[in-house]
Amino acid sequence: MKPNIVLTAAFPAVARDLLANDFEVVEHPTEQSRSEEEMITILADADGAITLLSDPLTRRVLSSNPNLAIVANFAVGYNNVDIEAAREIGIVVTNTPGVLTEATADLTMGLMLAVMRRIVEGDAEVRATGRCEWEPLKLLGSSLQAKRLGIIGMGRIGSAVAARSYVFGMEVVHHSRGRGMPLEELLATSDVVSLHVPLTAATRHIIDRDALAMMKKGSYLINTSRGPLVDEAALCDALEAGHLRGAGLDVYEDEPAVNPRLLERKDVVIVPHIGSATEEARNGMARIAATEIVRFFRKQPPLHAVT
Ligand code: 8YV
Repeated sequence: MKPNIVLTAAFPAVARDLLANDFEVVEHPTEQSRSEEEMITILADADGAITLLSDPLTRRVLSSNPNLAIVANFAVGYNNVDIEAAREIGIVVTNTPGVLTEATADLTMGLMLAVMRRIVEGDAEVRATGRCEWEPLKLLGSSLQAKRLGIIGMGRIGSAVAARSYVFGMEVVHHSRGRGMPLEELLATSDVVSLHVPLTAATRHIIDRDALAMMKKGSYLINTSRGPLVDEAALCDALEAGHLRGAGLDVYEDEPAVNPRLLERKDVVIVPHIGSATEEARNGMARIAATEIVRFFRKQPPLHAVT
């Protein structure tokens, strides 16, 4: 009998292609707000699964089906998985690092440019008026050249952002796992702060009200990592007070909901968690996730285990 593999979303076709011969594959429609109950239901007959970052893989869900042996999370992050529980139960959990590094770094630069050069505001104006009216003092933004970029989390993605930023003439400082510049100094001296740490209990609200107050007046915040790294209400207050000059956001504290106060702000560029949304990156992620499933059932060790 072929093992049952559940796909909790419509992933790139390469995932199904790689699994087609050796497995019974059940694909569920993409759904970003699944409850634990829904997860338990769709995983009931699974021997393995490819899951979304938004799927809650709690202890209750992981222990609901004794046959579930491997979860290949379609993401580099795995804050949706109770890793401790998976370890105890003996479920292998894998992620998809590497292939989305460049895509996420590109989007980080895109958000930086968009918010600092007011590209979205300009786009909205031309569409609304149907005209290109320019004036010497209109839509003035900030240059990237000679600005200090403070990178929090100098891993794969943080380093790729640094490499790009040098080309724009930025000075790069970083704070990473207690190394580099002390966080307080980075916040107080950076013109742009960009977040590239994973979401853990220690990093939740790393940018809280106090951190925002420490940030340089007129600086920008960019977040392509995880929404809950930032206290969004405090961010809105800092923007409203004019302490921050703008923010570029790909991720939100309560996804899929977005704080309505952010939506009203012209100084915030908002995109829907598209950091890895290139064909190249998403195909790479699907290939890695499906390959982990194939390897597992061939009794080969995982290439990207997080348990
Ligand atoms: C994706 C991500 O948008 O890999 C991650 O951790 O946040 C992004 O690549 C997401 O995982 C798609 O499910």
